[in-house]
Amino acid sequence: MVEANVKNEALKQWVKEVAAHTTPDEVIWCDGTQEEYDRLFKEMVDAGMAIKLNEKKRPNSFYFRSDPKDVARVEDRTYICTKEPADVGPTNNWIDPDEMRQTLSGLFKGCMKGRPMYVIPFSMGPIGSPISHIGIELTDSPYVVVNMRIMTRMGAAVLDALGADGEFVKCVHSVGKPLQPGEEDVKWPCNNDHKYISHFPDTREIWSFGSGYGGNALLGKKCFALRIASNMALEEGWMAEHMLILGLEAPDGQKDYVAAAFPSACGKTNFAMLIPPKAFDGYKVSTIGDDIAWIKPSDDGKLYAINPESGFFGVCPGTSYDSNPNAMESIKENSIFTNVALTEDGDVWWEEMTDEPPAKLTDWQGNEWTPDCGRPASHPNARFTAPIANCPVADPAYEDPKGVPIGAFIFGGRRSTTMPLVMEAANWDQGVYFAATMGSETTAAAAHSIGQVRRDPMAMLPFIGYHMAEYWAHWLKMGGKISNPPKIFSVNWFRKNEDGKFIWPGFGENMRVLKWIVDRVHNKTSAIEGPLGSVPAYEDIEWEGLDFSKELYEQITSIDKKVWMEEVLSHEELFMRLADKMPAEMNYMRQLVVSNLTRMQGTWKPVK
Ligand code: SAT
Ligand code: MN
Repeated sequence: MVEANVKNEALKQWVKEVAAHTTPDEVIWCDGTQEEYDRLFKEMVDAGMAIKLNEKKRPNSFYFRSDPKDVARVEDRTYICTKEPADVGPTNNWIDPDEMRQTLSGLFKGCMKGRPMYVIPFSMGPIGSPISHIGIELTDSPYVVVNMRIMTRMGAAVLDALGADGEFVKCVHSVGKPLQPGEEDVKWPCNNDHKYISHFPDTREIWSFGSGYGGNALLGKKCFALRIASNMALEEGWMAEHMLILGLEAPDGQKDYVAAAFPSACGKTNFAMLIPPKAFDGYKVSTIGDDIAWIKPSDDGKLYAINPESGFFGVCPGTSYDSNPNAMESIKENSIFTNVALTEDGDVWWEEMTDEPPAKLTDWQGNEWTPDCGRPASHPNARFTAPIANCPVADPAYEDPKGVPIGAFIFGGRRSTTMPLVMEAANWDQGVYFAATMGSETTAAAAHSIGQVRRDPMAMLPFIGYHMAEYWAHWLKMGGKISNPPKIFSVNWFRKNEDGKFIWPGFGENMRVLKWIVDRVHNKTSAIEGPLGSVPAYEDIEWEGLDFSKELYEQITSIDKKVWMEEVLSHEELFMRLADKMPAEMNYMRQLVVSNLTRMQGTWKPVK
């Protein structure tokens, strides 16, 4: 695409300024076409940065290995730059915007030398939807361009929608590795001395330096769609949430949509693409999104949600035809793989993809690998990038500019004790309380603190772009803005028995809980009011096709007074940290929970 065709003067001016400072060899305006995508891959394959996978096994798909030091989002290098540290609260890293601009100015000066700068126009959400927003990412990474083409609506059509004076979020990204004349490039350029993922909410800008990986570099995702968008949403009265969106169609044609938030390693992608067990013949689950939801109130008193993304950036290890067949089908072709292992016949492999590992692989660092070598073949954060359109259960409404009406919000953490399988909040405010205090036990990945509960309010801890307590106040306020607010549920698939074994038989059975939730939305089933919220009685859940005793059910739904007294004490710890902006309602809700617990004896069970 040529710059002369670009109508937006502010955009052209900004691109000029950034180019003048970062001094790329050329500026390339991306049009988002297949030809452009193919050309970039040809260049990357020729340069040895990408490997084309076996065309028969994995058509039109490519493979990348990153620098071993550039493998994940860097939360400790992620900053929100506002006037006062109190704006961002104790859960975010803060740096004064003037100071950060000075640091960045130094780092970005000449940083694109020897590389092209790509201009990527992208829309988060269907182009032209009243819920969507436009961003422009300037980057010196062709890897970013091809990933953004899958993850967002990208290219010339976005510039048309932007028009002469449309607004856009400014996203600037550099791998931070300028090339001197004649200097040979490395396969994964990045800068391991300086990394900054910085956000300027006041001017709606993102400046990212030094990393080429995932959310550090694909700036539409967590940086824009959550951190900057949460600020826009606060200002404009909507919600930017770390939530999957799924549809559930009943045999009688009744269709419901729910949005659900889970911290990592809680089966979020599995839930988004859930396959109902046999007993639920005629029920269909469809996927609108697996990670992020933008939600706006509508005139009919409901909340409508879109998925701002158009692809999945999913974790590979653990994904298999056993655990998530729909994800496996989604990555059969037209996909990008990063940091997995390579098979001898030019396909990909990762831990748990098959029962038996192949006899020989090349691992994610390019070394020979055999099953007995004692190292994992893929990096634990190895990723696939795949278009939603590939997903066999993609809901066509993911393209609907109106979005889909949300019937229920679901919040889930990983708790081996304490939280029941499912619980319905008595009202919006109580739902916000349980969402705000949700926690997850750390898994092996964070080995230093296995089993500790990390509070992750609304699964937004690393993604909220302002003060967490103000975010809770915003949630409370949103409830008052809509006449027909979704019901709010908490779920926990991870309760363990005394032998440390999971009690709930697995992700596939989550359909039983989902059905109860949706039936509650339509007042089609009952629940028992407990000390915290309402919980289904054993008889309220559909058990056909699963041998799950009433006794086991009571184990995963029981509420223990002593355990919960400790739980609310740790809620208070969280509240104390956020006290400077804490909405009063949250303390009242907590007080109410304490009173209910005080009145109860020993252990409560949902028995009719
Ligand atoms: O790297 S991403 O931010 O895209 C994914 C994640 O870390 O959650
Ligand atoms: Mn996520």
